[in-house]
Amino acid sequence: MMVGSALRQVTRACFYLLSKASHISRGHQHQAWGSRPAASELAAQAAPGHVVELLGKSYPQDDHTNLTQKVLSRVGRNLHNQQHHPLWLIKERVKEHFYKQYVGRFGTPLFSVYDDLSPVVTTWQNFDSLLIPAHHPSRKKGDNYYLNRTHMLRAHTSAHQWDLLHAGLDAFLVVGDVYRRDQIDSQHYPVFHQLEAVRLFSKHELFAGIKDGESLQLFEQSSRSAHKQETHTMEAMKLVEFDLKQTLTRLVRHLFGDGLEIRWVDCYFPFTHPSFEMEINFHGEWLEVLGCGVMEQQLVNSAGAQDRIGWAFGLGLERLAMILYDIPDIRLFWSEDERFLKQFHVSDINQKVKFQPLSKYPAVINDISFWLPSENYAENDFYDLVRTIGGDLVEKVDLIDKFEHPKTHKTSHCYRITYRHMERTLSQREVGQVHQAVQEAVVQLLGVEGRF
Ligand code: FA5
Ligand code: MG
Repeated sequence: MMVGSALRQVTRACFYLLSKASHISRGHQHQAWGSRPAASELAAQAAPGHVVELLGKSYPQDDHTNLTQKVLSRVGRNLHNQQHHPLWLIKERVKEHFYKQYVGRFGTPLFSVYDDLSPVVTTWQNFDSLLIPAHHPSRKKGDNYYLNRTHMLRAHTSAHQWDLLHAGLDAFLVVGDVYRRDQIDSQHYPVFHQLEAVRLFSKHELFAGIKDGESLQLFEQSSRSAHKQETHTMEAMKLVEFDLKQTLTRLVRHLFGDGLEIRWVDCYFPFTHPSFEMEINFHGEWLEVLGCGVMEQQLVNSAGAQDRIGWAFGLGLERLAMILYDIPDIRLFWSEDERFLKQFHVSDINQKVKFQPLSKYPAVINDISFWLPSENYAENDFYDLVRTIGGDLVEKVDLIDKFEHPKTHKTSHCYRITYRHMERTLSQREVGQVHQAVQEAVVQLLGVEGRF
């Protein structure tokens, strides 16, 4: 039993990115998964002292390392910087809108734009700087890609807020790839892109033209009563909230035109208060496209902007692109198929594009059932594993059945894996090979008992 669980740990470590494993070419990956690697090989790979090498830097591995080859292959692709890619088109449209609408004192753009910040951030940047408490569930290993205990792939572009504020910026946009361990379907992919915006105001800016001099005086930390100051802070927050909603409404009107139905939903983020999500009515369904709010003063203060008050928002570029261009599947953004990419080769970024779907090739569906190990089973580990092996052939994975054996109390899960190629018809035989590799890997790496 002890030996078994030790081997399981070693094989599990192998599943994650190891520097020695990174030389395994993608072509060899299926083969590697298909046959049980020699224990000595695994032990060598999991030996302490290994490092994760990413974007020219080395990160020592530890018990938090959980980056997969599959996700690693996406780092550095920078779809948002690839000319004429739909995500690039949206980024350019948002940039142009902000450059034109918001002009600084000397006629220069108010917002500066950062679209090539490294996706590798510290856990401090991703969580602590945003007032996310030490044991908050969003820090879970099961939800994030960690290089090690101190470094991770950013889970949101908010990870850069504090640094840019600390550098003295008042208004900025950040665009980048973000990484989350998540379920698999047409709207969820472990890598997606966000566009973040932050704007700070001085008290003078905020009340200029709206309030009389008395109002401004009230805001200053002088002789007024605590109660009045509080009332005034509330008023300032209301103005910031108003500006935020107006800015975002203008932005979506610019992108989508006037016909679009939107609504605001109250929500919670540790770094904003109040907080909201904007939803867009898309073919009769409400789709969340962004999170936003008035920045927590503690964050603003700690970044050295004590005299300011501001708003922030973070929107999902894929969500906007899917609505704007009618793109049905999030995997298409990673396609290198010219039939997809050439549809976005427009001479003017504001030109209307209506995506013509590529003919849909037939799906091949295979189920997999197994008994879960008595402990340490996480669904996201399974999803990651299926993705690592099946790559973009995997359209979705659904948990279709779950039951507990009345006598043994063991739990069984049955997942339905839908395989589909975006660009050709898959044969049963080739899917069979991938599916078999999934079966073998799930036994070997997650310690389940197959019911194949
Ligand atoms: C955030 O990531 C916050 N950082 C947003 C924020 C910024 C709030 C600044 C306040 C101030 P959330 O997890 O809801 O929040 O993600 C924001 C947007 O990213 C979502 O509205 C959605 O458009 C997009 N998004 C989230 N998860 C996915 C996913 N798995 N796939 C595609 N897009 C996603
Ligand atoms: Mg959300």
